[in-house]
Amino acid sequence: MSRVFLGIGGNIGDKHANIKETLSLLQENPKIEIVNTSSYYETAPVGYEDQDWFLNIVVEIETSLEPYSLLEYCNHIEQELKRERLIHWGPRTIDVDILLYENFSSDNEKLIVPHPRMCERGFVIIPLYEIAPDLIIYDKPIKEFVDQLQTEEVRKINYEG
Ligand code: X6L
Ligand code: MG
Ligand code: MG
Repeated sequence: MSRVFLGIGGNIGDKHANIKETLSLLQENPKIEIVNTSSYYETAPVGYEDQDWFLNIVVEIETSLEPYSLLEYCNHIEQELKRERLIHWGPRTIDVDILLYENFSSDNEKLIVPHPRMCERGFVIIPLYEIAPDLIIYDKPIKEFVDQLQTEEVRKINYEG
């Protein structure tokens, strides 16, 4: 079994419902177990600013899926939620990214792990730090990345359940 962190976010439609649906699609795969879920965060869009705010979370899973099989399953979830790719870095119903996969690293056109620029993104690092404060990334404690974040807007929200 491998310990993996996924970044999940979207900004089209019912953002909370789309994340919930993603969690149930992950959970219904017998080769995936969700072991930890961060709080939900409203986050200002990064990369392409002329779009709605995102709702983002990070989840920790245990999986027997190999990295490329897990990637296929993440893409399957995006298709189930009718993700369309119209604008680069633009609005989407859901985005499911493999942030970290054990100590595996990959850098090719299909899959880049650790996820590109994840350490500079508040919408990734803040929820990741919430559920894995002892993580080491690129030989550095995650706290160092938290402390170096630019003032990107990331607001933790409180949902009932
Ligand atoms: C330098 C240059 C530093 C580019 C960072 C970072 C660009 C992230 C694009 C970057 C750079 C991205 C989400 C989002 C996107 C999301 C929020 C992207 C592009 N996904 N903004 N933007 N949440 N808040 O899930 O991630 S797509
Ligand atoms: Mg993605
Ligand atoms: Mg992404």
